[in-house]
Amino acid sequence: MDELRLYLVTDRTQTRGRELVSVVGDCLTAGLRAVQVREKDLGAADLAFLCRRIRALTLDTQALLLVNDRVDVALAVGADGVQRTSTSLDVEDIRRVAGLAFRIGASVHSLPAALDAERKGADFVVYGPIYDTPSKRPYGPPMGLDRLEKLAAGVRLPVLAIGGITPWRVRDVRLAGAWGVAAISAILDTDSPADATRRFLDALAAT
Ligand code: TZP
Repeated sequence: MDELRLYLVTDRTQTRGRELVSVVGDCLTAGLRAVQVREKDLGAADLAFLCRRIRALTLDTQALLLVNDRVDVALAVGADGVQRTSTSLDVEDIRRVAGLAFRIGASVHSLPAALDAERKGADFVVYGPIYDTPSKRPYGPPMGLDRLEKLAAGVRLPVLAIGGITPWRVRDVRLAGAWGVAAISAILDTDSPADATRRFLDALAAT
């Protein structure tokens, strides 16, 4: 489970024009051990093609690969798990089709949703956005550290904080009870995604 302390979430539109697979490869070489492919606009075949390319890299580096929402694609490409959204198959159904060893992360926006995921057998929850982040502005204000603290205190599952997380914010979210962190732009949309990965890992190691 420790692999998931730093969870890179992909968005191939945020790589500053660099090819996503090679950027993910750089991050894995820098020590990243868990990546979620979240390319929501891709159809199943294109998503599976992309996931297979990333899968080869995660196998080389013994990192985890999870696929956003698509249990079918995750199983087809031999991924380690799926990141469940509010419209995905229910956690119990995912477990039914994918088995006990399959990792199920649940993206949640409230304590009741986190408790529901816990009761149904999810392995961890991703909670956010904690901080302001452009892609989530249409959905309202960020959750903030206080709500993170309440949620983390209310569940037994590991909580990964997402949304505006940077290496410099790792300490604060960890103090608020986050077990780990997930990030898109603070890794992908930087001069050096590998350096950003190392900064995150150093910040996590320091807390
Ligand atoms: N879920 C909550 S916030 C978010 C997702 C997918 C976006 C995170 O992006 P960033 O760039 O790390 O703020």
